[in-house]
Formats: sequence, C-alpha cells, structure tokens
Amino acid sequence: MAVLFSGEEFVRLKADLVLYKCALNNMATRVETLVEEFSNLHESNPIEHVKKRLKSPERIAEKLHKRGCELTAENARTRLTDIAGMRVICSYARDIFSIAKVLSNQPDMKILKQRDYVGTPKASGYRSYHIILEVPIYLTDAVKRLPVEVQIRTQAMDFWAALEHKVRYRFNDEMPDSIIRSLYECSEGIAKLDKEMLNIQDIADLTRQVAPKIHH
Ligand code: 0O2
Repeated sequence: MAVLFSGEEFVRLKADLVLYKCALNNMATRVETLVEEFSNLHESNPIEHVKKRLKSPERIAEKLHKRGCELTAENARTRLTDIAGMRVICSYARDIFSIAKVLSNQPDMKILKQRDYVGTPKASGYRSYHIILEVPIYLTDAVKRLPVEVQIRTQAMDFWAALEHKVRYRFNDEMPDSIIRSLYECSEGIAKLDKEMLNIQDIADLTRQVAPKIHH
C-alpha cells in the first residue's frame, strides 16, 4: 500500500522541494561550466553526460517509511540527503576522482559525506563515487544550504547500475543467486574493461605527444 504525506506536511514538503530544485540547478550550472571549460579551453572533456533528478514526494515517503520515520517535511529535510541527485557520467575511471575533487574544492561548497564505491565496490558489485555536497542558494532575504548527492561513474559502471536496478526491481529485491553471481561477474568484467580502455587512451595520448598526427 502506498504511504503518503498528510495534507499539511505535503504542502511543507512541496515548498522545500522548490529549494531543492534550485540547489540542483545550481549544481548543474557548476558542472555545465566545467564541461564548457574542458571542451573549449582544454584538450578534452572527461564528462560524457549529466542526469539530474528530484526525488518525488512518493519516493521520499517510501524512503522515510522504510526507515521507520514519521512522514514529515522536517524528517525529509533532516534524514534524507538524496532528495536532489545528480549523476555525472565520465569516460574513464580516473576522471571520477578529478571531477569529485574539482567540485568539492569550490570554496562555497561543503562536503557532507563521501563514499568511494570505485575503490571499494559494494558486495553487489556496484561501483560509483558518491559525494554529498551542501550547495548555497541565495534567496531574497536568506541564504539556504541544501544537500545534493552527486554520483560519479563511468559509462560502463552506469550501464551496470541501470541493469542491476532494473533486475532488482523485477525480482522485487529477491534476486536468484545465479543472477546475483552473474551481475557480480559483470561488474568485475566492467572494471577490467574500464582499466584496459584507460590504458589504450594513455597509449594514444603518449603517441600523440611523441609523433605527429598521421594524415592519409
Ligand atoms: P534511488 O532511487 O536510486 O535514489 P542513502 O540511501 O543515500 O541515504 P546510503 O546507504 O549511504 O544511504 O546510500 P548509498 O549506499 O550511498 O546509496 C545511495 C544510492 O546509490 C542509492 O539510492 C542508489 O541510487 C545507488 N546504489 C547504492 N547501492 C546500489 C546497488 O547495489 N545497485 C544499484 N543499482 N544502485 C545502488 P537509493 O536510495 O537506492 O534510491
């Protein structure tokens, strides 16, 4: 059965969601700025694409309910840090860390939490770098600081996460052992692939530095 906020709490939550949306847009602008810089002022852009999403009231209610919290806007604000979420998909695994560093070094951002599931993947095989950053938003009479969860991973890791999420949902969180094992093996394969692709890229870069480009 669906869990829902009461009328009054729903109105409060909707007002808060406006602020989360502003924080998310603020973060998106920062990432777009990096993309512009990398694409136009540097040799290459490591960011393939960006996705952003605001958690719906239904999903917020579900998550609070799952954690045994009362469905209030205040609990959503104080207990959840992923109401505003962004995914930054990059070309190579090493780019993940440089992007996380560049974002978290911005002087008006505060790091609330970091999880390195690239260095230490989850038991499922999930790989991604999570960083929760507090972003300031400037209102008419106040500055609000809101958390935005940024998940940074390669295209291959993203492909894996999307499939695993879909399969998990299909099996209602009770996946057969054989599928759990296959997904884990795929995740290992993906890590190997990411590494090999990076090696090829490094060799290509090195070759470009020492030899002029061949024109046919
Ligand atoms: P949704 O709908 O994806 O947003 P938190 O839930 O963030 O408060 P925790 O335990 O620190 O608490 O979260 P964690 O482990 O950093 O994971 C947060 C998000 O990462 C999840 O959000 C997923 O999006 C993703 N994630 C984590 N583990 C896995 C995994 O094994 N497989 C896949 N496909 N994704 C994963 P939610 O809350 O599940 O919801």
